[in-house]
Amino acid sequence: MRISFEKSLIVSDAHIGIDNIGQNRRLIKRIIKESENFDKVIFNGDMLETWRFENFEWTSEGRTKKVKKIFDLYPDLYEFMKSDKCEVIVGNHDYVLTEFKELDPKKHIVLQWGNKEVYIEHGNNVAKETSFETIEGSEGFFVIFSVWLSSLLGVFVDKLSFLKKTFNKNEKIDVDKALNKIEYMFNDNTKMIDYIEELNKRVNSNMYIIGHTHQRTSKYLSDGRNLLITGKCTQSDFKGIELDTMKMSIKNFK
Ligand SMILES: [Mn+2]
Repeated sequence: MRISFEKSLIVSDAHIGIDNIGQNRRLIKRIIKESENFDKVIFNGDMLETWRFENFEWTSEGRTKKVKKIFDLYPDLYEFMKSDKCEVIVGNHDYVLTEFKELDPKKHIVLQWGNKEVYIEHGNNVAKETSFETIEGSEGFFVIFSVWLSSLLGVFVDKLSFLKKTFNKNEKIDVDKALNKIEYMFNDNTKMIDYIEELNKRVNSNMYIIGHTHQRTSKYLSDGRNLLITGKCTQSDFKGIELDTMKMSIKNFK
């Protein structure tokens, strides 16, 4: 899906579940308050945690029940996610949100940012064990296949509209210098970078914004395009990525 707006905040991997309720409520309040300064807030996957509590439920009913529990605990989060202010991209820990049609959940977004394109997805398809196909199981094969097919068609439609507009896809995006100085703290993002290199061949956007690894970093792909991994939107050190008109920076909310 292609969307266009001026100023957005991208957050991922908060893993809001039924534990740490007080902390979660504070984080949700912060996000909602901060959203007043943005056109859009993009939840880039795993903002909800549906795996960590109770027994893992493979049935659609069981997983849906878990999300309903979370929304019962944080009704303001549900209202926010339902609003036009929020774009919801699913991750592996909140994939079941695809069943909550009122939230208009997506597997990826192509964001038109000035004269450039930014491709945003959670990034869990990097590994087989966390890919959407595995989460769905074999029963969901045809669903996944048709989603895959429609996303291919979506990319095709995007390409057509690309021809009408005059994007310069080889133009680099200026990122805040601070983003390039971020060091890896734990294991590296090598696998993710390989995955995005492959994605870049198909998608051909100016920039990729990915979550999932919980490690914030900024990289150039082999053809010089930007890859930004948003890191974890934690409780005590809440960070998101701010996309302002032609400027990108990390937003640190204290
Ligand atoms: Mn994830």
